[in-house]
This record gives sequence, C-alpha cells and structure tokens, in this order.
Amino acid sequence: MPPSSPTSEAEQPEVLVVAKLWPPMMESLRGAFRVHDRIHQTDPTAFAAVAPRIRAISASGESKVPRELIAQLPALEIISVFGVGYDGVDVAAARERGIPVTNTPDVLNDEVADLAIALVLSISRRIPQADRYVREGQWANGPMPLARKVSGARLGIVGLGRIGNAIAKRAEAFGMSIAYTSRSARPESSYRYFPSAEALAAEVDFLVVITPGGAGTRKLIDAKVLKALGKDGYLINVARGSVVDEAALIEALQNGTIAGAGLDVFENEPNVPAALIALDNVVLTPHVGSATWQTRRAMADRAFGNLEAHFAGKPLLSPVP
Ligand code: 8YV
Repeated sequence: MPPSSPTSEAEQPEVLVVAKLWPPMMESLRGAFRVHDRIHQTDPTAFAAVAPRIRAISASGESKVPRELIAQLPALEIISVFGVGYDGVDVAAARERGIPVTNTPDVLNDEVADLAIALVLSISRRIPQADRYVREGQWANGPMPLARKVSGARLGIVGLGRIGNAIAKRAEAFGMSIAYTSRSARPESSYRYFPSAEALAAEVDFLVVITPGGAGTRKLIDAKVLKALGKDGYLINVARGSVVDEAALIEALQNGTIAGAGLDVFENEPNVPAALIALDNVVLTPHVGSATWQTRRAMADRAFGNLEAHFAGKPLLSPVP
C-alpha cells in the first residue's frame, strides 16, 4: 500500500497499552492501531518521544491510570478498560479533559457469579482439601472431617449490582435465603436490605463481596464486620482486594473469629501474603473471576469495539457513567 493510504501505519491512531493484556486482545489492537506496550514503564525515553501522539489508552481492570499519566498525554481521547472495574483509572482527571472512559460490563456477569458460587462450595465443602486428601493417600486412614452444608444457608451480598444479582439468582437455586447491603436499598429487589456490611454480616453464613473498588469502599470489610460474621461465617471476595482489610482478615482466620474465606482478589496482586497461604481454612484463586476463553473473548470484543467506535466517530458501546 502507498504510504498515503488511510490505513498506512503512520496514520493509525497510537495506543498506549498500560497492562499485560490477553494476547488475542493485543492482536486486535495491533491490527488497527500503532501499539506501544507499557513503554511508559519500560522505556521512558521512547515514551517521551511518542507521548504527544498517544490518542488512546488500553487498560485492564487492575490497571492504574493516574492523573499524572493522563497529564503526560496531551492528545489523549479515550481510555478503554478491558474489565468491568475501573477503580484504577482517575475518572475525574479524564472527565476534566472530556476524555471518555469505557469498560466491559455485563459480558462477565455470569462468569464472576459462577466463580463466587464455586468459592462458596469450595470453602464450605473443602473441595481443594478433599482433592489433596485423596492425592496424598490419606483416605486409607479414614474419612475426612465433615464439612458445612451450603443448600439452605444464609447468603449476604455486599454490592447488589449486575454481578451481585447474578450471584443471588444462582444462590436461589441452592435454596439460600438472600440479603444484601449497598449504598441504598434497591426498591426493585425482593431481597432483604441491611444498611451496613456489619449489620448484614451478623445475619448470614456466607458474606460475598462484589462491590466496586476505589476510595469509597476501601477496607469496608474490617475487623468489626468479620467479628459480626462470626466463628461459623465465611467471607468470599470476588471484587477487589482493597475492599477487605487483609491484615484484619488474616487475624480473623488465624484466631477462628470467622470459619474461613474464599478469595479471588488480594490487596497487592500478584503477591499473596505468606500468612494467608499458610492457612488451611482458605481457598485462594489468582483473580480468575472472568478468566474463561468465552468471557475474555467477549471482553476483548467490547474493549476493542469501544476504541473502534470512538475512532469511527460512532457512539461508544459502554462508556462508564
Ligand atoms: C479482569 C476484572 O481480571 O473486570 C474486572 O474488573 O478485574 C477482571 O475481569 C481484568 O480486567 C483482566 O485483566
């Protein structure tokens, strides 16, 4: 193609990728844009040279896009997040410059809800421990200690949004009674509302955290909430590590203040405290709530679709509110 072709590389919008993205997503990006993969972290000189031309940021749900980075990109037009959570993006700083932020809502509701239920079952029925029991040849010495029944138990949901509702729907099939807390009561919901996480925790057997991260929910699940959950209660976190006071959680698990925890997210990923790893009353997964081929494909299509729509002058598929 001649260099003046509208699709020539020199005319493709330049995109800064700020996270290690799923390879098929990178492939889509590379097909349409000039991609600079994390050079702001790896090569400051090269970054300084291209920064004035960067028109889009492609981020993941865990990415940090602070005000300082946005300020270094005078031509920035859009921030597309590959994930539903965008707590790492300084949305206020973007908004001041009229830069839209997009995310990938809905397409991962089922997946994250499935994992939440999987963690409820795993920790109460001790599935990973049972697997180890068989592999280590302990069965021959006698049966495993008894587990805890899930069907009919009381489930509390912290954050009754799209994913929270998908979790509730699944829990209904287990005959669980469902209650929730969120910033305000949802009049359209038939589930019982509690005004605080502490009040909710006191009334349930499983407390599932699925509220957005960020300043407003930092350490919402603290020592007081864990105490209210009590020695027979389990905490499940499929939201953000920042929502739980991890030090308080470790103490509660060590002291038997709560019965156990199923955790997919952590305060300082991918670093999981050794104290958590040492515990037997936890099930730990490496932030895999949305991590299936089907859902990651749908997320990539949405995240890429938002960029495509923007540069085609079409309405964005899913701008954040
Ligand atoms: C992903 C997530 O782990 O959607 C989110 O907010 O945290 C997850 O779906 C992530 O965005 C992919 O790296």
